[in-house]
Amino acid sequence: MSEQILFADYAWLAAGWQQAAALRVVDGRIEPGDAAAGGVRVGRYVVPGMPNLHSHAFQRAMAGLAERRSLGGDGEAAAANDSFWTWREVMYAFAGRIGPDELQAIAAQLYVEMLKAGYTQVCEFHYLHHAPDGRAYADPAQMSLALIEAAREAGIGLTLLPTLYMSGGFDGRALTPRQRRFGHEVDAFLALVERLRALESPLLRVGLALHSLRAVPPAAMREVLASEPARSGPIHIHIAEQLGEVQDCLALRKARPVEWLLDHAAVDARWCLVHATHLTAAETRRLAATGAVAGLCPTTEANLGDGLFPLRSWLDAEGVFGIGSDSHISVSPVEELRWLEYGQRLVSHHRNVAASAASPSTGQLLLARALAGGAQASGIELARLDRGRADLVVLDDSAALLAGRDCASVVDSWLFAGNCNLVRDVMVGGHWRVREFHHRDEARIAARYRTVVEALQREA
Ligand code: NGQ
Ligand code: ZN
Repeated sequence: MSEQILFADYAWLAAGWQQAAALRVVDGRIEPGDAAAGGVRVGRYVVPGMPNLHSHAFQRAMAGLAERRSLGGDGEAAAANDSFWTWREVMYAFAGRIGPDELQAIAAQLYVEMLKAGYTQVCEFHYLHHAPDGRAYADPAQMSLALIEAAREAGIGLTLLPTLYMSGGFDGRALTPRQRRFGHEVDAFLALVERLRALESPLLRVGLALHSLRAVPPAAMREVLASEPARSGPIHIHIAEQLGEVQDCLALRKARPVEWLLDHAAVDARWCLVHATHLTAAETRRLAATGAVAGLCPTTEANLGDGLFPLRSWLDAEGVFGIGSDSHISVSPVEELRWLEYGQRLVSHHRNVAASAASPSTGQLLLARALAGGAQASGIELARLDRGRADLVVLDDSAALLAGRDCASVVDSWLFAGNCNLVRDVMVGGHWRVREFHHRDEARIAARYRTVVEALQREA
């Protein structure tokens, strides 16, 4: 048994800041400690590690490569040529060059960056299963194993979500050549999920995902949801991200995506609906009542021109949400939460939109909700400093930004004004992964990443 007692001047517990808190870490888990028993002071402000509920790790290596207009011309008409769907073509061309070694190198670098930003668990929505020509690798789990290995190298917690991808649209059309490596028949997919489940550990949870209603025909969805592996663990799906997919769904299934899903699946608190951007008022209320998590990825949603999630109505309906960095155009919980609020301010012409009378600090409300929703979507007991896995973040109390701040204003200052990273130390499952802003293996992992990405760019 390993045991440590940690002290913080202020620790973020479920009910808010607790002064002079002792935290007992036993075998990777955390519980309240006895302040009289002695121990190590870790810092002034300690908060739980943030779960990142949506990631496609390979996309980190193309961040910034799709910010050029694909066709010439100026003005609105030319800008309209560039969209989510043209970005997706750039992404597919990139995905086609990634094998298991590349995936591991990219994911390990990304996961180190996540840890340094304060994320301690990542939900990997993984659909890059097979070789570029669509054939299964000798071991069909090879790409999944590359992600598991990357998470182990970095020391981040992983919720692996092997993802079912079968068709290229709502009409059930076949996969295009570039999509073939994503594809599975239901039986092979379920065998993959079961194989990976056997590897579960305190740092690895295995759920499953349906890529989208576009990519999974109704009969296959029913079969997967009725299967043994779907009886436990998180279930994630991309839903209603783009207006185009809402229109296609309405045309072919006579219902909007969220509406259709709620009519055809027993959505509950194990589900995470990623993006859920385009919701009617009725869908908002119905979905919130299921207890499912809305998986919000504000920087990616802004980058891809998706639209704006109705956050205020969602909170009014007591909806649960968490944050993800998805395409990794940004890797920072600060930026996700800041833009979640700023998007609302820009369209509503108000301030402090997410806050409420009971919880007047916008930053604290966003942080508390994203921690709880992220843990729920991860399927791991996380995001608390009084029980669950011992994941914690120590803020840099020597930062000039925090001068004159007290515990009531430190989170607001961190989230809205923290441009220099304030995450100083990070613990995952009882082990320090980041100390004084550095990860033990960051130089080796970055050097390998550089070699891999430079080679990928030479091939482009
Ligand atoms: C993905 N990403 O699977 O990587 C998707 C794009 C799609 C986002 N939706 C592909 N942000 O949805 O078809
Ligand atoms: Zn996604």
